[in-house]
Amino acid sequence: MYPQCIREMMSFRDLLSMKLAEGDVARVVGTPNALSAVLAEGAGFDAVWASSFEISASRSLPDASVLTMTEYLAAAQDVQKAVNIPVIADVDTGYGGNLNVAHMVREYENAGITAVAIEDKIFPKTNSFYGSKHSLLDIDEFCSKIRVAKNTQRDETFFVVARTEAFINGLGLDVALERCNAYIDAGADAVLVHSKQTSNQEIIDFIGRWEGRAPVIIVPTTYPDWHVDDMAKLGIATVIYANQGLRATVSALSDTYSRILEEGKTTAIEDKIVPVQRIFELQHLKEWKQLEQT
Ligand code: SPV
Ligand code: MG
Repeated sequence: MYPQCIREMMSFRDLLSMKLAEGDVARVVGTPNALSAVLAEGAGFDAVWASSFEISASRSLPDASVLTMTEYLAAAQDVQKAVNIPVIADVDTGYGGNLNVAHMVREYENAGITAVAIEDKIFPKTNSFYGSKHSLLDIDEFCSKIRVAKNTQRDETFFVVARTEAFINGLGLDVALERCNAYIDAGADAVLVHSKQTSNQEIIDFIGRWEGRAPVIIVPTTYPDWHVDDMAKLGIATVIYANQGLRATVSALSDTYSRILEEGKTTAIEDKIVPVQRIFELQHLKEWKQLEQT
């Protein structure tokens, strides 16, 4: 049997239902590739986020709608093939208009991805933390994208997250609530409420008036000092640690590369880097070699 065969994989919808029933938060981490996803699964994360920021950064390109849907899909699919936890694919604006959204849903669903998150920025978009101007799509036009996504999906478990960038754009609580309510009315399965404040106040205010209409997903990049148990108490459904893995990779690689050149040998870093054996494990080499004996 193919060594990394996908065993019975839970959809993101089923995972979320299970977590909600337990009063727990689904913990999700950003992964740009299969190796990171395997490490995330091994660490115990419930799902992985195929982050547009991480996937584009891994190619040293900006998170600014530069890569195509096909390229993001290939990256998300690589991730999903390697793990048995669900992927939430960050599909930016849906890569264009309603037709692009329909095509995106068909392609992601065919690739075995069970959840996508579409954001209400205008295509082409730029990463939420760059600059201050992130014009939003007209609310009715975005609702139309959500309806198209939901009408296109074939499997009832497919999960469409509607992400609002209202707070990112400085539009405040009333606009965030108006948009999220409209997105749920249009058929979205959950809302992702993004904030770039250095405190969790915008999110707390949002939850206070949301009254549990649908699951809320958050991305606490700029407000890291919020324990997951406290998120659970507030009723947050899912937390996405979107880019910490990529940032850790950059720190580790920069340090390793400069030390090799500085020291002219690798002795000092050997106890800081995993043995080659560990890489064999992550490649499932033993299981692959068993195929030769079959
Ligand atoms: C991503 O990880 O690509 C996201 C989250 O969309 S953020 O970078 O915060 O916009
Ligand atoms: Mg993104």
